[in-house]
Amino acid sequence: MLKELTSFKNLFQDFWCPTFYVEGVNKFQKHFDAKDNDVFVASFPKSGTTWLKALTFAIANHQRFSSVDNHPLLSSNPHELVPYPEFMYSNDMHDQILSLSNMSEPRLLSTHLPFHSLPESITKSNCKIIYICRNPFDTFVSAWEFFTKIKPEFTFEEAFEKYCNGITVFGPWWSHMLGYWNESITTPNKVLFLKYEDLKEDTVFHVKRIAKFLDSPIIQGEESSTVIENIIKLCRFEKMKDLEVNKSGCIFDVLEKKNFFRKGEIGDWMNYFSPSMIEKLSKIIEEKLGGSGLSFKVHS
Ligand code: PPS
Repeated sequence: MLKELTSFKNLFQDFWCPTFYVEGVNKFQKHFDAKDNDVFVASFPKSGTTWLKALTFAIANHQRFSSVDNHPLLSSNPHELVPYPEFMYSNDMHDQILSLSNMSEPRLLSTHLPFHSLPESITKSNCKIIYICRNPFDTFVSAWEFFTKIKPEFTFEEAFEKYCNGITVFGPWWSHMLGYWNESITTPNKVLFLKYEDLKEDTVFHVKRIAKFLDSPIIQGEESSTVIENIIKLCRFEKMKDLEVNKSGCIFDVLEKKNFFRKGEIGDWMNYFSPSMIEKLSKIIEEKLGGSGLSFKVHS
């Protein structure tokens, strides 16, 4: 079924929702009961979700799992530790849906839905959302590489045309980003907005931001720097990619875990884009995001 991730019929609630997901999104919106202390990792796909899930899990569970030697992140993939309820509803995974109410609190959950399509119980409750996005050039390359491995469907050029028109899983990417961006400005206690590039460039600073946002005690006390350093080391790209648990096996039966860890770099897009593609996407970024205050450093 996940092979159908890139199959859409129409825009659904103003976004390109995979057809097999539509019913599940409706059920998620209708039945999901958010708790005030829930934490959602929200993202546009291929923006650093896996990394942010790992960091958020390690920060929020620091008191339960203070030793990095037998940490759950060493034996489980971040997507298993921070699940997507919308996916459970889309696949009628009744047992998993029921088990959501018994998860240890604060519950860490995730979503790829745009802000305007989140269940009201999430937007109206006090639960918190940490959102990550990434420069549209690298996001596109990462997505193309990932989806081509699942189902070789479009050439790079064909997929690029669609991307420029916003036609991509959970797209348009600009409205996805802007929905959370605007919300992070109006309700900064509810939505923390992160960019992959910033997280890479100053991980300590942004991990502290996440911890502060979650009211985590790890930013206080003498041990604080060591705790933060250890969390960052545990979640580093090279470390996670090299773990046995992330090298083999699948998530949701068809998504190979190893494909969630490709290069983990900023700027790989330069190896893919022609000058005319650079010009076209740069113009779209300016047209769609210009004036919003949201921008990306993309040219080195
Ligand atoms: S998904 O499918 O939406 O969950 O994918 P997502 O995790 O958002 O994005 C995958 C890209 O993130 C890179 N990655 C990481 N970067 C830094 N640190 C860590 N720990 C990490 N884990 C995954 C991954 O390699 C993908 O980027 P690309 O550019 O394809 O390498």
